[in-house]
Amino acid sequence: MSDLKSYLKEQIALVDAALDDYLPEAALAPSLVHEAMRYSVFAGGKRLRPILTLAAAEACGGRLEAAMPGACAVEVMHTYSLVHDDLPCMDDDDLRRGRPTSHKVYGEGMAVLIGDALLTEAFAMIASISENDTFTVKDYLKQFAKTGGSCELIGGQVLDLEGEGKTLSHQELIKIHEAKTAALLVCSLRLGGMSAAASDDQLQALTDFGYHLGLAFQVIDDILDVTQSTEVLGKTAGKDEATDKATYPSILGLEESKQEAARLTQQALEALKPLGKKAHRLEQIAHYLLKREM
Ligand code: GRG
Repeated sequence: MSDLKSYLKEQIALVDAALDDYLPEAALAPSLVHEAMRYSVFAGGKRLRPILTLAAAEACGGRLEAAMPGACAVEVMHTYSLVHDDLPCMDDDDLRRGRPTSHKVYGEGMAVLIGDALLTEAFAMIASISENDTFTVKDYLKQFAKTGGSCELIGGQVLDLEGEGKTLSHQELIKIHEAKTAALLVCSLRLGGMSAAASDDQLQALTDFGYHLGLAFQVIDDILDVTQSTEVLGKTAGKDEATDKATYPSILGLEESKQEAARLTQQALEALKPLGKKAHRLEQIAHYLLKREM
């Protein structure tokens, strides 16, 4: 595990340096928006999605440099979704990544614009990915737009809003999290694979891995909301229960949710088998996420 911890630390440093290069400098006019974009991006997230992109490229025999623009783009799309998700008209949260949320610091109007600007910059990062013999920039853009669009991230948020105040079934909850959480993990992995000119079989393995890992990640996120403190999470703990939100623990109970997370992680690990030994980092990450405490 100490080997994984130092690997994760190194990857985070590389991703942060690349994000620093890609994002407009804070002093660039109009500086308020650029400073605010950086406030949310550099607030200390786990960088799970870009790390998955880099590890997926490695699992398919690719190079880190080729995968980095996609890695940065998924982190920036993720940050946009958090900034908008925290708005008073959405989940209405005051704390994110251990800091006051964007709208608390810069105001609601600015937070909407920061999210919009981040999403737009993320597409520019995708457009800068080098083409290879198998994938063109158009392929990367199509993948990225599908993930951010009305059937995946936005669609998941719509289902989430529609579900407010209702009793949802396990199947309905899965539908929300396939779109809200798993889709971006799948996209992160596929972009890494594509940067390594992955075969159809390799991309399918990454997709199956990301789907199960994404659902496991969400189950664990729901468990941590009940079992951890605000200080440890860096976001408001107990929020789901307080807002009467349907979650895995509220539908399945805490113990069954833990077993569900373990089952989904096992399915994710099974999906990696066709990728062989090169998928060793992805395997370690899946084990690590199951045991995470924040
Ligand atoms: C456009 C409003 C709008 C929403 C898009 C995807 C989405 C819909 C909203 C995302 C908000 C959200 C809480 C999604 C669930 C996935 C999840 C558990 C996110 C937290 O991810 P972590 O724990 O966060 O990786 P860090 O801060 O570590 O990056």
